[in-house]
Amino acid sequence: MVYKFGLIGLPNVGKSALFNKITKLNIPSKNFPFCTIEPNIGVVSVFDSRLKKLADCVSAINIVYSTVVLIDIAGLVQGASTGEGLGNKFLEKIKECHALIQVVRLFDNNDIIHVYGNVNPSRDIDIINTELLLSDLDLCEKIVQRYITSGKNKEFDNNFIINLVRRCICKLQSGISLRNVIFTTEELNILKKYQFLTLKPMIYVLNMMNHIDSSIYIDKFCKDNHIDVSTVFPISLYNENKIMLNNINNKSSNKNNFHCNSLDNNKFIKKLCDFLYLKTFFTAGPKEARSWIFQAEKTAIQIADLIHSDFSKGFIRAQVISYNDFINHRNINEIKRLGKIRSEGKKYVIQDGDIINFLFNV
Ligand SMILES: Nc1nc2c(ncn2[C@@H]2O[C@H](COP(=O)(O)OP(=O)(O)OP(=O)(O)O)[C@@H](O)[C@H]2O)c(=O)[nH]1
Ligand SMILES: [Mg+2]
Repeated sequence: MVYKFGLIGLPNVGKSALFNKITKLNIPSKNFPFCTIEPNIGVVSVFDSRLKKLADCVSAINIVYSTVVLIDIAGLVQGASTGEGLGNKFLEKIKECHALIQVVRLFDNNDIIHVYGNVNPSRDIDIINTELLLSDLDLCEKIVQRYITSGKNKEFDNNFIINLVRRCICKLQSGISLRNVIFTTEELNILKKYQFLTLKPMIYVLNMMNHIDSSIYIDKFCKDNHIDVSTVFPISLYNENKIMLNNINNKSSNKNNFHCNSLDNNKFIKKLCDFLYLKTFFTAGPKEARSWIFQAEKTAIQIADLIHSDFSKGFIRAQVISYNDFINHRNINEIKRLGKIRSEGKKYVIQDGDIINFLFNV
C-alpha cells in the first residue's frame, strides 16, 4: 500500500514551494495563481533512525526506507466544485489521496499575490472546506438517486444506504465535514468506498512569517476555526526578513535563495505518518534492511500480503523479534539462545518495531 498525501489550498499559498522543499524536486513555484495545473507527484522516504542500527547489526548491503507519495494539486478557488478556476478535475485528484494537507497562508508580503486580496486564514480555509463539502454533497445526491432508482443491492439494504447518505447530506448542509461525524464501522466501510473528500483526514500546514512566535497564532487559529491543535503544523517556507531586506537592496533577485531551515523534513513526514496512525516494521538480512509502514492493528497475514502475495498465500508462520531485544543483544544466535525469537501465527497483531521473517511455502 502506497500512502498518498495531497497538498491542497488556495492558489499561490506555497503548496509547490512546500512540495519542493520536502521532495527536493524543483517544480515551478512562481508568484502567480494557478502556476500548478497538472498535479506534481513526489516520492519521499520515511526516515527511521532504527533502520540504520538494524542494518549495521546484520551487515546489510542496502538500506531501503519505506516511502510515501506527496501530490501537489492545483489551487482551488470559490466555485471549484461547479467548475470555477481549474474546477472539478482537481477535486477528482484529491479523491485518490489517503489524507489531505491544507496549506494556509499566514505570511504577509505585499509582493506575493493573494487571490482574495489580503491575508485572512479563516476565510481561506472556509473557502476550501466549503468546496470539499459541496463536492461531497453533489456525490451524496447522486448516490441517493442511484439507490432510489436501482433494484435491490446484493450487499446492503438500499434503505440503509439511502438513510446513511441522507444523514451525511444533513451534516454537510450544516457545514460539518464527514470526518467530524461519528459513524459505526459498518457505515464507515460503506462511505469509504465513495471516497468522500471531507471524510479524509486533514492536516493544516500554516505557512507563517518565520520571525513571529507561532504558538500565539496557532492557538488563535485553532480557536477561531474550531480546529484541533494536533492537526496543525506551522512552517515557515521563507525567511521574510531576508526577503524584505533583499527587496530593498535588489528588486530583481531570486527569492528562492532564501529558504530558511526551520522546516525539518523528517519531522514533517513523521507527523503525516502519525496522523494516519502508521507504524513501522522491519525486515533485515545481509542483502537488505528495510522499513515498512503499515496501518496500526494489522495482522501477520495482512502484512505478509503487503510484502508479496506469495507470502500470504503460502503463509506458514512469522518469526518475530522486537526491536529492543534485537538492539540489546545484536547477535542473532544470542537472541535465539535467549528465546527472543517468537513464532507467531496469521492472527498475530504486528507491533511497531517488530523485525519479521516470514516463513512461507508456495
Ligand atoms: N514571501 C513568501 N513567499 C512565499 C512563501 N511561500 C511561497 N511563497 C511564494 O509564493 C509564490 C507562490 O508559491 P507556490 O508554491 O507556487 O504556490 P502554490 O500554492 O503552489 O500556487 P498554485 O500552483 O498557483 O496553486 C511563489 O513565488 C513562492 O516563492 C512564504 O512563506 N513567504
Ligand atoms: Mg503550485
